[in-house]
Amino acid sequence: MGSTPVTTPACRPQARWRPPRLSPITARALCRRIQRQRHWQTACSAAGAQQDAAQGGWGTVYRPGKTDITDANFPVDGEGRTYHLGTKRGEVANRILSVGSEKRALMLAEYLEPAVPGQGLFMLESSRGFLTITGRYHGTPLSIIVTHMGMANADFVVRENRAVVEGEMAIVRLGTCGALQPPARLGSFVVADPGAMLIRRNPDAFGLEGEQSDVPPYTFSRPIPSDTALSQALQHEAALLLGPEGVCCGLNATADSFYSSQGRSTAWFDDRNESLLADLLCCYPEAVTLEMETAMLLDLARCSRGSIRAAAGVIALADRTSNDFLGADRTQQLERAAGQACLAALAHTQLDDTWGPHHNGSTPVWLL
Ligand code: R1P
Repeated sequence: MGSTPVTTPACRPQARWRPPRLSPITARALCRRIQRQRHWQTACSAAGAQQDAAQGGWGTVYRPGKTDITDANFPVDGEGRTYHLGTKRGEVANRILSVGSEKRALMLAEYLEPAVPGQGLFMLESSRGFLTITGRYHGTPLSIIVTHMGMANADFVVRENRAVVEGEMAIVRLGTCGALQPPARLGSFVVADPGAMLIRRNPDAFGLEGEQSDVPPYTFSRPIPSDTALSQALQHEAALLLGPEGVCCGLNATADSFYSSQGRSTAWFDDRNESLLADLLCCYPEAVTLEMETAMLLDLARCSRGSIRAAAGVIALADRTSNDFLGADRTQQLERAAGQACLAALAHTQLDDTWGPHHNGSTPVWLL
């Protein structure tokens, strides 16, 4: 399903300008930077997008201009743009694919169609580097959002998108992870079903008082459930594209750091994590993956008063037992296939997104 990339002008800026002496990657990065600078002070607007399309442009990465912020409790600017992601009502779809890197997002954006034929995909990068790409997947409005890394960023993405989208939402994370044990193996796509738990480093353990009172350096939360139907849809779609042997499920462990809270050792720091992975598997024998965002996404969905359904699937890049790491080409192949599975699962998910979508004076980018 969806195996043919829909190439849109917005996704191949290098086709327009190729400096001869630069590698394709550098050229693409430079080209994007120039494009951004051109729009540095340009407030994002539908009119701007239409104008670009009319001028035959390949799409624009908008950067909202600097404006004053109001509301210290939930900061937004005068246009209603959120403080960190920079989007406003009408620019984000009810179905969101959250990915960790811009490269992954741009690769998967090749499978989106523009919201309106003849226009580029809607693309907005905030001053904090969050990139939002909105288009359609097989006709269904869908946004791909670069979440970057860690729980704080996952928190920004979930909360600030919730603030600008009307109706029920579905959010799927496509990430990478370390594999702890079978059935997760190097190259597996592992869905966090039944959910994820959280590993937190406890700074109190590292002070003098902590040492004297034997405070544990790491704590484990209870498991947080994922949305069952969405998780199963993700496994189903992934099995179609990767084969059933390439897909499995299990409990995810989300850590609050890449190094110490995932049991990695370094001589430079006193992390007291030598037994962390063994302790984790003793406490949660069903844990199969280790990464940095899923538990936050699932926790916020659980607390969203029924308004967000969430699931996550991660590609096992690192084998934490053998110490092997997946090759770059294979990783990219898996990102493409698993990414399409995530897009399909989102597009097939029924949502109650009809309660007044974007009727408060702003038109969704997919209706322009
Ligand atoms: C660490 O290298 C990053 O990779 C994993 C971790 O969760 C962390 O964000 O996921 P992503 O590939 O989605 O970023």
